[in-house]
Amino acid sequence: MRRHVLRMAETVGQGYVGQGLGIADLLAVLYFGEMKYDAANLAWLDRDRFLLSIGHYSIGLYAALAEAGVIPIEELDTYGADESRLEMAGSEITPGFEMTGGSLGHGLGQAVGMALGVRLDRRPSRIFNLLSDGELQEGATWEAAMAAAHHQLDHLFAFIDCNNQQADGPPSQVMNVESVHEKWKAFGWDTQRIDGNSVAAILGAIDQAKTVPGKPHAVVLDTMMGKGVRAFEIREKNHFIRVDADEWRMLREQLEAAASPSNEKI
Ligand SMILES: Cc1ncc(C[n+]2csc(CCOP(=O)(O)OP(=O)(O)O)c2C)c(N)n1
Repeated sequence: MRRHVLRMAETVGQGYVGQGLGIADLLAVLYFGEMKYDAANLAWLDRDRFLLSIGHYSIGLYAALAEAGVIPIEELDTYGADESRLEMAGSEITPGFEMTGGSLGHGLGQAVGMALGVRLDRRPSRIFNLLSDGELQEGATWEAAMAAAHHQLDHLFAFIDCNNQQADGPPSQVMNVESVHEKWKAFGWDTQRIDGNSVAAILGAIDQAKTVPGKPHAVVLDTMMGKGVRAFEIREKNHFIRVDADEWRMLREQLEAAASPSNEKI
């Protein structure tokens, strides 16, 4: 998936590469481990649903959907091009997208609505929502958080990507969002905070969440933007990345070097 992310951005010369690389571990766990999902039958009503609040993270979801077989791998080369179904901020025209999320702060509200909807329909579906730390500055997020706890939506999982960056700098300087996990706890959510780039930690957190009935589940992910590409990992500002044509090869080599077999036990 990280190779897809890098290739998409290289093809167009720019993109939200840091987000795609940073969130690959979560999307791998959800799409290839946890979610009940059939790429050949996207209209299956009992499916689990993944809602990407943060439309600009789409590059990561395109990589997951391509690996899952929803989007043809060749189509990834159209990322961000005119007329493409793979816009820089993904939308309802993209196969496999459950919502249009470019306007931040609306994802959790929609996730709560869907969670109530599948409950009313007596379906077994679970709703997974991905938010960012910058998105916590949107008031509607907290209204939705309050509603989810009130309605005891224990089939709703919110992952909050704390990569400690937003468009204009770190949230601590733009508008502080910490302590993130204390806030979700105070809103009545079952809350954990983990290393969001550890597949083992993500799997463990989901297993742990499933043992807690009656509350929605928040998993706060501390992630590294640009994970897997050293030049991005050490860069101060990764919100939107533009790279000169002759630098991509070096970035690809860094990713391959980081992709050597991990010792992590899963
Ligand atoms: C309602 C709304 N306000 C502002 C924006 C512009 N915007 C796009 S991405 C972004 C930064 C959001 O923070 P975060 O997702 O934490 O940034 P990242 O980690 O991707 O750098 C902003 C302000 C938007 N898309 N929607």
